[in-house]
Amino acid sequence: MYSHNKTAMQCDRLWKNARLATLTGEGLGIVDDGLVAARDGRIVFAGRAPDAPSLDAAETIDCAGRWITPGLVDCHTHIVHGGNRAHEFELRLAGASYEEIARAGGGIVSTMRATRAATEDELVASALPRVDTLMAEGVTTLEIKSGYGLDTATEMKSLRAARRIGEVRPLSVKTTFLGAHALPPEANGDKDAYIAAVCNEMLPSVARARLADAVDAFCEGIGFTPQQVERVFEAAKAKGLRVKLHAEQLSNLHGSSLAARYGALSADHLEYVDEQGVAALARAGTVAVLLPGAFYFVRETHKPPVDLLRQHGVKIALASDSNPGSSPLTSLLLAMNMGATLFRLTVDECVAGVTREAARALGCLDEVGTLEAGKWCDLAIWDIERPAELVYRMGFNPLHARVWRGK
Ligand code: DI6
Ligand code: FE
Repeated sequence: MYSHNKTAMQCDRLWKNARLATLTGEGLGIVDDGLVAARDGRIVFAGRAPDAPSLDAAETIDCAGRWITPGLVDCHTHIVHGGNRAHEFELRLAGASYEEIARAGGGIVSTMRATRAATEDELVASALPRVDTLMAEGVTTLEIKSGYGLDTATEMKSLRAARRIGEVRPLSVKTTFLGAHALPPEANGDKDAYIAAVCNEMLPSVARARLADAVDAFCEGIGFTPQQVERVFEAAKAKGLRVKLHAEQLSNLHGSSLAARYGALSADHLEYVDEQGVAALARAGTVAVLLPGAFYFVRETHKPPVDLLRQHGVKIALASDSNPGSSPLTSLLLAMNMGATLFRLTVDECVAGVTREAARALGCLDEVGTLEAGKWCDLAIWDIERPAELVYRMGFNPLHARVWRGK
């Protein structure tokens, strides 16, 4: 129980003897003799112990010098889906390309079939082991896209499954409607007619049921043209929903400039973005979400222009892109390692990319992503000596404890 010290600030839980990476400001915001205090699930103090007000905590946890970062944010996943694509992986090992498989009716459409065949319960049950794996590495906020239904009923079923994951696990879920992900077979090749259905039927139904926090599209030769994406963005705008875009993953269709014109939260992938696109992202404050898992898994060789992003001051996030086709990855620690090894991101960029910048890419930086009074008390507590250990290892998980909303 609380003591009766009237001058002390009451709190529920206090973590002391910690080293903090608060992620406030530009860098990691390192604090040596650090302390975090939570009340009602929110941070009431995070900073140097000598600067803390007098605190009266119901529970005190001695971190014994461990590091605390904000809980990790995976800001781009397709983690809810039926089936898997291990067989296509075998075909790719035998020489087929990702695009060839997609054009031959495999790819996204094969996952669509499995997703349509699954019940909502089955979608939740099959996603949970993947979600649990992310959580075991400290993920406290998770974005989940639809996009394997490609009809109103299955898109809504997928988004309801995504929302339920946030109910059955101590985790914040942000949902994104990705109806414009691929063309379903029943559209008979008519992409414009399908986009009309996305805009006039699917998106309004999803918005009415409040199932999406944002709207995304796949702007690509095997996806949709910038003109088609623009129609989806107009429909999203009409419903007051923020947009994101899969842009410049396999070619440069200038999706980034389009996303920027619509004030997109993020433009994702970006292997083929040019300087004009980068400048547009910078002007709009759109976050560049890099997805090294997909780059690695499809054995892409064209790297996103990280130096240009830096020169123009574009914020960089990193995510798993967890999906059955191009990135069957359920590790943000490995995504960080790949971001550094494959894209030459610095340790600070990697850590910021899965915390502060990932939160910015979801439009929830006012709630999570840094250790600051007023935000949710979402923490990852690590058995490490320096933050670089989060990035340099492969397949080792140094998480000591995970805290979501103060617990
Ligand atoms: N780009 C991707 O990397 C994923 N979706 C997208 O638009 C791939 C999805 C899949 O292959 O199932
Ligand atoms: Fe994706």
